[in-house]
Amino acid sequence: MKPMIGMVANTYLNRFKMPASTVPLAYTSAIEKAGGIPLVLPFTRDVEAISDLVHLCRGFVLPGGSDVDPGLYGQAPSPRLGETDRPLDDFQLSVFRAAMALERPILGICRGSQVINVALGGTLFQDIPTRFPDSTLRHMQKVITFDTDHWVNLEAGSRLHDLLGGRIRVNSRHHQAIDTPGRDLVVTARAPDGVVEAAEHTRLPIDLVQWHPELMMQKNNDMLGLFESLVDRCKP
Ligand SMILES: [Mn+2]
Repeated sequence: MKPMIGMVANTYLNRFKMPASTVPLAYTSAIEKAGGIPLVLPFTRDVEAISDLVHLCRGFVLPGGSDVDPGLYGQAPSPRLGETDRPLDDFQLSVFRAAMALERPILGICRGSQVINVALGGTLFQDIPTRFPDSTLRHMQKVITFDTDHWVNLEAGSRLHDLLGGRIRVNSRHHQAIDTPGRDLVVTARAPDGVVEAAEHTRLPIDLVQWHPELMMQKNNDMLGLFESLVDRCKP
């Protein structure tokens, strides 16, 4: 059987204004294309159920979404903080901790990378324009698209550099970024203005990217290797 990859859901209002556990199809298609079976993990407050769900999956994707509650990294909300959802944060943090305890491969994308950083004791810049006022880069696309926005320089010797090379174009739809990296995380990529764009765990198969590879996959296969490396590491 192909490896089952847990796709950690966000909570959004659907078109009937009902809260729903959702994972955009861009993520599940990317996992299918890379040879895995995506399994959506719905929001729950049941900690035992989270543990059972995590045991079902060989690997995990934490997707993009809203801002992380800054109280989780010891800060008061900045005036430019976006929407937050503490029960959702708690759910996703629990999934991450359970998956990490089993040393399963995990890919954090955008918000997902921020959730992982916070879970490991790191902090975030709550608003990039406030902290990087001189930057001329567009980190926050107005419309969600697969088009690229800025360059990223990757650290030689990192897993990401092995996969993607030294300098790549990425899309960008984030107004937050990693400030202090969490325990055992090293920064593996930065935008030319210094904003952290990727990180990896020094010991465990945990990778963080700030851009949206699943959307870039809708245009070409430049990011397929990133998803394949996750799925390949989940094979028995
Ligand atoms: Mn960016």
